[in-house]
Amino acid sequence: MRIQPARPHRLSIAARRLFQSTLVLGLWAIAACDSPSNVLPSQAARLDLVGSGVPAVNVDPHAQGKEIFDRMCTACHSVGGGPKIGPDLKGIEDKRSAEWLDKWMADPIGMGRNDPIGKEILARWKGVQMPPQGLSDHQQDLVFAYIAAASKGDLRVAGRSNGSSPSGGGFPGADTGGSAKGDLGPPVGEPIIATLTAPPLVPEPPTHKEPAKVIVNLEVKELTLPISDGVEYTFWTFGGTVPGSFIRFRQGDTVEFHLNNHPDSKMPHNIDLHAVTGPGGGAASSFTAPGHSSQFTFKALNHGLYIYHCATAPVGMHIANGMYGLIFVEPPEGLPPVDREFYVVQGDFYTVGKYREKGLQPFDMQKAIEENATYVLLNGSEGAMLGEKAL
Ligand code: HEC
Ligand SMILES: [Cu+2]
Repeated sequence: MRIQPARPHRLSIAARRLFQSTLVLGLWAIAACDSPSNVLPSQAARLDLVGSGVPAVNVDPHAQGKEIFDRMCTACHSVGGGPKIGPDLKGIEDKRSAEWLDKWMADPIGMGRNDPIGKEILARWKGVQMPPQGLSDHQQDLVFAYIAAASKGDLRVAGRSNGSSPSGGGFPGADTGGSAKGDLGPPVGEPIIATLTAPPLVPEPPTHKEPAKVIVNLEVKELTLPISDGVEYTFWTFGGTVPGSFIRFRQGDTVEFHLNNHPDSKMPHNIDLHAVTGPGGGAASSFTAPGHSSQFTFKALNHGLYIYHCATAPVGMHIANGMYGLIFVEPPEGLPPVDREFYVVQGDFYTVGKYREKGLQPFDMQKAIEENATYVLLNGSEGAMLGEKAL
């Protein structure tokens, strides 16, 4: 930082790394430049949670569970869409014990022969049998966590770090911690269109004091931009920049989220907001083809600074191409005053050509899998924060 401010600056930093196709959030923090006491106690607690929750956020349990469900179960089952070849699985975790479901998944045919409930189901389905699926324990946990989440159907804001171990069974994030306290009532007044900013800028703090309806319009654009001097890269972006547009609103707000995918895009995309629980943190509701848009709504129950990213397969590729950013749910009492706030995110990039090899450089999947980054950059290009652009 060049200038010595009278009051500290607030810097939002996120560092991320790829681990195969999995997102690992190495670190994110709101850091005040000079005094740690500038971090609110509630934030300190939140940072703690995130610190201990790093393993829990390195996979997206809902997106993975959905992927397994779509691939292996959807031909015969729905969640809430009525029976198909097999029964509707909505609310199945309330109807059957975890132990019974384990036995069923291990051997549906044997259960149809020997287990009283199994016999009853088989009779109800007139002898049509479910073939054994051969899922690992972990895959099974993921798919049932997804079914449980999809059964509840609602998307709610909460840190994913509380109890969201993907192998822990149950519904990740069901314990939303402060959620009951976090609901500050229904939205009041006219809807507010959120102002989004490009890095390194952060939107002004929200001025409304009552819970509001906030509309977020975010557009995905695939853009070829300089990554280094004489080197170009086709970035996939949220809002035209890497990191993506900064989103800010207040705890208690009801957010109507619109994801638009520009007609020139070549790929479908979605958005997974780590501020949101429910299927894929919104990813399940926001899969959007080029030229289309999608919409979902959630209520912000827990304040905090969260990462968001695209969760379209292969996830690692979408993230490595620049599809991540920060969403800030401001606490109701606001943050302590500072002179300036900045938005800085570190990202790693993998190009076929070697470091600073000129021309348009394609993405290199193998280097990404090996985490052999060609560039590790702040704010998406070499020198993004140097010279004239220094903070
Ligand atoms: C080829 C069709 C088919 C596929 C694929 C399939 N199932 Fe089934 N499933 C059935 C049928 C038919 C039944 C009920 C009849 C029976 O097998 O006794 C059933 C029953 C069940 C039940 C018991 C429902 C109850 O009321 O207790 C569960 C749980 C279940 N399936 C989960 C799954 C999951 C999870 C997957 C994917 C990993 C899956 N099934 C894949 C056909 C299928
Ligand atoms: Cu994407």
